[in-house]
Amino acid sequence: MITVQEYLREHGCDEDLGRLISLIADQADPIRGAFIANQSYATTLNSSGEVQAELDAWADDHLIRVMKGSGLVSRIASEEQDEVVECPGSCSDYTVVMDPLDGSSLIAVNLAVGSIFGIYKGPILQKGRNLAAALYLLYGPMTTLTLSIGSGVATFALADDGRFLLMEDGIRMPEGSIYGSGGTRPEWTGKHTAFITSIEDGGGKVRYSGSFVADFHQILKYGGLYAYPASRGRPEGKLRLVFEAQPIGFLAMQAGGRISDGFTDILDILPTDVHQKIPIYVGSRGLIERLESMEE
Ligand code: AHM
Ligand code: MG
Repeated sequence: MITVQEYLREHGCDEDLGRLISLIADQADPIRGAFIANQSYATTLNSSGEVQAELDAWADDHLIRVMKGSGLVSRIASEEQDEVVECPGSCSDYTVVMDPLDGSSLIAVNLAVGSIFGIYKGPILQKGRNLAAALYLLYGPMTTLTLSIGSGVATFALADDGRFLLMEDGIRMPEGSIYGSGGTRPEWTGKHTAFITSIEDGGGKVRYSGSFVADFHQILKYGGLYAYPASRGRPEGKLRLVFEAQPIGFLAMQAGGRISDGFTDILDILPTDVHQKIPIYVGSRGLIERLESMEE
């Protein structure tokens, strides 16, 4: 059985980066353990004006405290924080971007949710293609860690003894026909409606839970499409470029898939604001290329 630490060493991961990934992996257990005690909604709004679940705030506080104290991170940008958190005295120049608890509207109904992380060397506002590592924790029937340090994608499962053990390495995203789209059909744009209809006409099977991490994970394994599109009332979509699209897109790309805003590869977009939103299409390469070639 290969642990995540052994995997990182075998793949020649930079030592500080490996320690940081290991530190993040170690937080799966405390976060999972906090679910029962943090079931309600907080009275606070996050930077996007969304009501925070108690667990959103708990996971955010916890992760920031642990990372700040580690000396391994120079700055942290979180979906739950208005401002970038500076970490003086760090021994490295790593930036962590994170969505501490993604899919939090599903906590109360006990569906799978996750935590998303991207790690950059240097400043925050970089193209997703520059990520040194991207990873997510998925709290489902198993707790899993899906990781890329730029040499493919691997998934690990959390064992009873607290170690993450390798389940699958070299994951390749197949072409597939599972699909899920956020938003509502009356609000979708013409191009999005036509694209989804073409998938349905081709025998596509809808599977959408409302948790980006969980919905993406099945696309990673089975192929297909996850979309949170622009809508008539919300041209920028719902999900965030830096915290959600870049790390998940990096993992998709590393598995042979693609991420797009409908026109261009999201990994080539330089963010101008930490909290900016973007329409997201992520999934099998063939499907995303078909979308990009469609007329408006
Ligand atoms: P969150 O980060 O505040 O939890 O919001 C992101 C979530 C994604 O996990 C999910 O894909 C999407 O919002 C679901 O939105 P909707 O309920 O509109 O379908
Ligand atoms: Mg999120």
